[in-house]
Amino acid sequence: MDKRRQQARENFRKMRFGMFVHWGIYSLLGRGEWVMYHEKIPLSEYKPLMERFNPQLFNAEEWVGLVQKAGMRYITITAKHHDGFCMYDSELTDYKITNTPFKRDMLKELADACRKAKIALLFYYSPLDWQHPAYKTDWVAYTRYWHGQVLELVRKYRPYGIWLDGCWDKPENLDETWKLTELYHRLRAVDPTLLIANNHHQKPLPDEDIQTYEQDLPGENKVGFNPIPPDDNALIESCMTINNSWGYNANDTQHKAPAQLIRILAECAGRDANLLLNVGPKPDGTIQMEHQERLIEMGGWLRKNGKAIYATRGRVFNSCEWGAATRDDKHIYLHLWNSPTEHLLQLHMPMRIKSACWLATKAPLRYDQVEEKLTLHLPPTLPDPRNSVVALEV
Ligand code: H79
Repeated sequence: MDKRRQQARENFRKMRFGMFVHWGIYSLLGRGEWVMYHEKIPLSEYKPLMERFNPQLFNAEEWVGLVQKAGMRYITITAKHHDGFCMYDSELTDYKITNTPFKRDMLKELADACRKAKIALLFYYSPLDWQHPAYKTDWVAYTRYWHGQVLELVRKYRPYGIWLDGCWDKPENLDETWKLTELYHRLRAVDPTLLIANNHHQKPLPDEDIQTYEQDLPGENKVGFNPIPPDDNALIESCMTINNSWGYNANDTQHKAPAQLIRILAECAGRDANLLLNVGPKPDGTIQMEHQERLIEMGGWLRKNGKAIYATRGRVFNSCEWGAATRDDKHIYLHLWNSPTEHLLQLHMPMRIKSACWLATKAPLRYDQVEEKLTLHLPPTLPDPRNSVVALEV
């Protein structure tokens, strides 16, 4: 593999936490990004939504500021979702953001703000398209269209990576049907460092860097569309929603508690995976307060405990009923939220432990180690009920 691509992969793994953004003209209706499909809205009614798209409060630097406050290191944003509307100034269609009353190229503004703040930017792009006439009638022409758009995105905006979704619409002979390997090679000819994710829920192709899990922890399949176990040659990323919606949904108030979100992040890192946590901005260009508050709380936790997340590796123990575990060269980090019986945590530990302390406060922790059996003496209540991290020096 190209050395520069290898380096981009390692840097991406170290980031561990990113913001997924689902934003499009569907946001105007406030019923999620599948609204056109689920409510069988004809194109003649759906397309005119673009005439109402005018997010006067959109400010790329404010979004990036929130990302930084949340302790996130990258953004993956919808350049085009299944509805086919382009959130950037594509030369291959008129169905795009620069032809709305807003007129501005949102993706360009975000790319500039990210570059300034050293936040990586990836583009979500859906090859599945509910509006392009050729999608149903002329596969050769449609392939030329969508390959052209992804190449255009890479040439024009220089993203860190491309995140494809919707190939599951035609799952047979995936590579041959969508001409994926051919596209990937053309993309890498433009940018050898480009990372590629494809949310097709099949075994990753050799030219794909990131294997995705959707609404599931890495390696789990509770929702039924993540059947493939983690691939040894791929980076792993789970994408999840804060409530139950990707695109803005005004009626979805089932927001996950901050503690649950913090634990999900730790569980992803514990499984050697990144977490891509979603927001669906409102039609005015702002991110709903319930989501901002939760992200800022995660950032507060990360400021004290980030050493146990960023640039760590997972898969330390076979199972952790008490929480999750990560490691770096000199430490094992125990992420605790389920207190063990008698407040004694017993671990099989072949390495000699030199010290044990709470990561957030550096306060020492009582422990004893007899050969390969390590016992930690925990207090009756854990110092941080959301997730208390113990740093073991090895
Ligand atoms: O962008 C977000 C979702 O819109 C997208 N992926 C995330 C990141 C996504 N699209 N579809 N799915 C996730 C799940 C697929 C559900 C389907 Fe179906 C089952 C598609 C076809 C069968 C539900 C039932 C929708 C149509 C029929």
